[in-house]
Amino acid sequence: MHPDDGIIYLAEVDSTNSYCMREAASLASGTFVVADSQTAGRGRLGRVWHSPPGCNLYVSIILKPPFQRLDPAVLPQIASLAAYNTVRDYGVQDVWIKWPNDVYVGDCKLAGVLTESRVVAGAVEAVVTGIGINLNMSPAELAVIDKPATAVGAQLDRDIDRDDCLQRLAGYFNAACATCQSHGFEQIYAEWRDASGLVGRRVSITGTEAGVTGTVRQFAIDGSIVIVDERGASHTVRSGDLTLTLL
Ligand code: BT5
Repeated sequence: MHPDDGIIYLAEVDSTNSYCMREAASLASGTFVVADSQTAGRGRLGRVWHSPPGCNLYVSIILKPPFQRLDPAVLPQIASLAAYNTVRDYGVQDVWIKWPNDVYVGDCKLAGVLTESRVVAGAVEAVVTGIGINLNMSPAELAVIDKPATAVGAQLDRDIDRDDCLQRLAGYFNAACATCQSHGFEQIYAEWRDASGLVGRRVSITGTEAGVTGTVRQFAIDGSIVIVDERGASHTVRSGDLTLTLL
């Protein structure tokens, strides 16, 4: 895709993800939908994505079958890696991907990813990948969020151009999708695993029935995390409504 093609700009929308899900039938695969503000920005599992007007990037990308060798299940990793690479390009330090798909600077969340599938008559019609990156939120706006949060501009002490950020993000996202379509996920997976910086770290994961505490041994290719507890037992945890804490 040429970087200027296939982008729909909206002044205000409830949620760019909701827009793509509603309009899936008429949107071409590969279209990026960007909004200046969202009145009902969504996180995972009904959580709210704080989306004040005119200061951040809110974008959703719609992809439709055939996906070739791109497994839609890895789109959260592709999207979080694209956001990670984009903010690193600006010079933000201490960036890491918090499994499964949040981008953090230290203890503060900088970007989030929400992937949803539209299924019609038992078949996937479209997969929508939403990415929110905080760019120029003020300290007062960041303080409204119920967990520690930051923005690229706050990290660098300068304003970031939303459309420049979009072009960079689209470049990384499209390149990773093309790599997966022709070669599968292995190469992107290795980049994503390194960006997480979690292998060898002690973590606790809550949200599974019993919870797991131990050392991250590896990530499986399907995005599961493998943790070894102090008894040496290995636990494989799939992503879901889980909270990972660094110990
Ligand atoms: C996410 O959910 O992190 C997914 C966020 C996806 C947002 C994009 S914006 C474009 C597209 N359209 C949408 O409607 N959504 C997508 P989750 O892992 O559930 O995290 C949600 C939690 O992050 C909230 O409960 C807050 O604690 C925190 N949070 C909310 N808004 C935030 C923000 N702007 N910056 C940092 N943290 C935030």
